[in-house]
Amino acid sequence: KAKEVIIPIGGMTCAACAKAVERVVKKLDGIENVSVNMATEKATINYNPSKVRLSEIKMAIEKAGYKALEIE
Ligand code: 9UX
Repeated sequence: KAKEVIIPIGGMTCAACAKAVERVVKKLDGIENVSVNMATEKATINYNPSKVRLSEIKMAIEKAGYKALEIE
């Protein structure tokens, strides 16, 4: 069963950054949809928790050079 999470992202300074975050997250197995909103600086991610962990998603974002912040 798919889950939805909204992760605040730090360090995005241009629109291409948002696309870069989408690209790295989409690459992971078990990701159903990713949408990064540049204005709100949040990534809305739909994923299959039996295939990918939230910690892995956050790690991929960090490895790409952005900050995956605390989910409020
Ligand atoms: Mo824009 Mo973001 O030139 O890492 S892609 S700042």
